[in-house]
Amino acid sequence: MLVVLTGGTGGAKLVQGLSLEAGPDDLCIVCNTADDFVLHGLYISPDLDTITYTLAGVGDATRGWGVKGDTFAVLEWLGKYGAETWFKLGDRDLATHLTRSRLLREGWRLSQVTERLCRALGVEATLLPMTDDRVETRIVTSDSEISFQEYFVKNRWADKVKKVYFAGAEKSQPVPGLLESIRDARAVVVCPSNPVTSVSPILAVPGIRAALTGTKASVMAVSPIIQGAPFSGPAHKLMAAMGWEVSTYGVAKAYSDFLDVILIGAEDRELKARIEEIGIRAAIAPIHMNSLDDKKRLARQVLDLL
Ligand code: FO1
Repeated sequence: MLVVLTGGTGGAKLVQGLSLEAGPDDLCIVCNTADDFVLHGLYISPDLDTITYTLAGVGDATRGWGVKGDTFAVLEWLGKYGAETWFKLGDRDLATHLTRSRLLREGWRLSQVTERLCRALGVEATLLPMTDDRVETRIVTSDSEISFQEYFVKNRWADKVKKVYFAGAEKSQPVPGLLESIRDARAVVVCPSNPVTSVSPILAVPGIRAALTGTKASVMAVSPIIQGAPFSGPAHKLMAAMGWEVSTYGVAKAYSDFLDVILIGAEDRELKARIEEIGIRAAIAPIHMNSLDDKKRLARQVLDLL
């Protein structure tokens, strides 16, 4: 199987392309859950939902999250009651959070809930949360400590970040079958997701990084950075806060203990030699994904290289 490590929006584009080009049966998607949080008493898993909705063909591709054509009547009424409305939960999306929260309360594991939601929406690929345990990305700023969604959505990544850490990661365990999937994979693809807040939490779950280093399968990443800037989101700010070089080289370096190949944009061709000096092959390709054709073309390129 092709094992794919991903976060939400950026990764979902490549996941969609890979599902169309490789077929959903061949895909095992390992998804970040450290952006998860509780709001209005509901357990929300934004990255799992983005991947599920995308593969089910019901995702809002323009926003990159939520359900296409969703309405926000419940949110409007929550506002009347003085509840927080900065996180835009749509009416249909809320049905997902209500169902997930109920099943978790009934004792289901997150991986079991995910399988049930995927099946209900007709998703054929295997989607695994990185862990069934609670791991939470915490953003330390100069004067406070906040959750990822407060940093990303509420404060629109304006805070000066001093440190990022993944609370609970050291005590977490990968979901059943995840390490075996990496061990037996025909190839592993790290999506162009935020390397600090989408991929690093997955790597922080004990055993996953070692499985990537140990697998015989070829491990490839698609760079989320081009000419020192991310395609979207605050990866540049967070990489700088981690002391990483904000470039495709910085991404390759962060993954250098397990990465065999990185796909980089032609605009970054002058970094190829530096990347190859640390033992990673750099292949040049158009890595923008602005249309469905782009997603399929990039997926085809990844599959051909693997
Ligand atoms: N991202 C936003 O920028 N603003 C929102 O209001 C927002 C709501 C939202 C609701 C459900 C969901 O599954 C995702 C949502 N996202 C929103 C996206 C999400 O929080 C981030 O893109 C990911 O956590 C980063 O990977």
